[in-house]
Amino acid sequence: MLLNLYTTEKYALKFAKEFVEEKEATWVSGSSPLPCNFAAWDKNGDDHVDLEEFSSVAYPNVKEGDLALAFQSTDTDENQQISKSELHKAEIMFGIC
Ligand SMILES: [Ca+2]
Ligand SMILES: [Ca+2]
Repeated sequence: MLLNLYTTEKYALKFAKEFVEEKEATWVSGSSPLPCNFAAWDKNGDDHVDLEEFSSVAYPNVKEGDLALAFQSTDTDENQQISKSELHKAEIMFGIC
């Protein structure tokens, strides 16, 4: 699954903003909400959430095909890791935190 996510990364970077606008309403689904607590996302406690950690928590609320896009749009400084402040400003967390 991760290999597949990385191959879509270039596409995701180029089109993330358009996808955010088009797919915002459909990204998050499911009955159990995503956790607001950053520690729930940062499994290894290094103060950043990588794509693997992000995917393990966001899925299946975020559909598998949308995980890379959701990650890229949340990683606003594009360093491939999501900080606490980036997570709390994320589209997918809207209305949760
Ligand atoms: Ca981590
Ligand atoms: Ca970042």
